[in-house]
Amino acid sequence: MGNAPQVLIVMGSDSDLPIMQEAADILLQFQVPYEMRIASAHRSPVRTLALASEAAERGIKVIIAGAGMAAHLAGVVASKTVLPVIGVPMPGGALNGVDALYATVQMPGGIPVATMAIGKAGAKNAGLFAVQVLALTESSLAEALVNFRVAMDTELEQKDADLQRRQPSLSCDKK
Ligand code: RP5
Repeated sequence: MGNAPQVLIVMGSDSDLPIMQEAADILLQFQVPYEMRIASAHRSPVRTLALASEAAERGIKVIIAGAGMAAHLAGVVASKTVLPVIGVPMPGGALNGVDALYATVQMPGGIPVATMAIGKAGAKNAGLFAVQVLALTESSLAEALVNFRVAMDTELEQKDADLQRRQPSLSCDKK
């Protein structure tokens, strides 16, 4: 790493960081340079719009935006850039993320946001989706993604083998 950031991770509050760190961890794993920022669609709209509109000229290729409650961050960011924007709804609040999911996913036609699942799985997948976008033009990333899937498969196979060893066999031949 140490190069100019290719992915911008923006979140509405520092309280989103423990979840959005999942996206950052994936980018670290794939050695994709990224930048993390806190900017809110409602609390700091001017800074948010500036971040979005300046991203492309700074060399950013993909933006990941995570926010909770009335989560307009990803949509507002998408309105100021033609870079792909991936939205991550945060859990919490009275509706535990369903509000953020609807606010993020229900974009009007013309301004798309690629919305992931609520919470940590969504943030992790946002990181992976960003890598997949970058992999379209970086073959080493495409190769790393294939290896990542192979490793997941191997890990699951290992867990299944462990389970088979631990479990007493339930099959009994009554004959
Ligand atoms: C949203 O409001 C943030 O993205 C966060 O998920 C939620 C609550 O923010 P805090 O009150 O914890 O700063 O804008």
